[in-house]
Amino acid sequence: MTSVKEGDYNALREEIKKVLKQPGYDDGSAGPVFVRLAWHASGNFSLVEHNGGSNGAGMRFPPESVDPANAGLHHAISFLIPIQAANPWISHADLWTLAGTTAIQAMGGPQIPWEAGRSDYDSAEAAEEHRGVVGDRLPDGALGASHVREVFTRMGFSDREIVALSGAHALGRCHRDRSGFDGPWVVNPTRFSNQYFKLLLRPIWRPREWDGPFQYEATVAGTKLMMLPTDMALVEDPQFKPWVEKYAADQDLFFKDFSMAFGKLIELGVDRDDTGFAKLVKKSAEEGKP
Ligand code: DDH
Repeated sequence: MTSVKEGDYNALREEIKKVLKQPGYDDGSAGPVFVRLAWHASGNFSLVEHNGGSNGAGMRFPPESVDPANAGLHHAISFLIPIQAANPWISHADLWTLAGTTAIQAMGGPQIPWEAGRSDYDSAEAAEEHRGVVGDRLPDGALGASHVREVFTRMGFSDREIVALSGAHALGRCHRDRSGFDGPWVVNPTRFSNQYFKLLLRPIWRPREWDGPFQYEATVAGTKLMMLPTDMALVEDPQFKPWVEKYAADQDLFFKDFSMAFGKLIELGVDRDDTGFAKLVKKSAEEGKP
């Protein structure tokens, strides 16, 4: 792995791109699991209690490292270790979020606002942050719309942002040995697109008959696809559904909204100053690009 000049994040993005290709792992790409790492690193934020979030990279230590919700994310962390070792100036917390955003763009998705400035906790700080408060905050795929809304409202997201973020399920797959669920959501799970929304609206989904947890299945172009109960909740809920329809019809709108919402997600819990995310949103709005 190459060492790049301290602070040269564009050069670091190139290093991340080099490890995206992982023959023999899943669909040949580390991209989806990088995106999930960035999301789970950030998604335990609470707006009210103001703890959790992407700062700290607490997933390197218990309790986050052994949280069943994070099963399998050690693959993503391991793929990034050589980059971190060659470039010890970047925090794990910055690297994980940068890997997620770099992967999305490399897989054909939008550019995501990203800024450096996260620091890493040591194991004691990680344990302290978790004293019973930030555990159990990630969504449970077996549940319904009210659970999804509750989890994301806690982070400060609107219905529109919740649906946009859910479009990340165009990437990757469920693994029996990680979540218990099984299969990809779309036919090409290493290509970022609005396919997830298009598929959600098709009347093809049937409960899968198997010995695993309840999930939906359909066969499209010869490939067995899946939806979680929380995915189907987006078309069952009258406030979520119009956004599914909009994003299915307009990929540009989806990319724009996803970019802002994911940018906000990875800012959660980062107290670099009071205007961190506001500044980002303003900048991208002024530049007129996602
Ligand atoms: Fe997800 N997700 N996710 N997800 N997610 C899984 C995989 C991936 C839920 C459950 C699961 C988001 C929201 C939700 C990605 C990104 C995002 C798996 C399978 C489950 C289960 C894990 C495994 O077995 O390996 C639920 C529930 C929700 C919800 O909103 C209610 C969001 C918001 C994102 C995001 O990135 C913004 C990605 C990518 C994957 C594929 C990972 C992989 O290894 O492949």
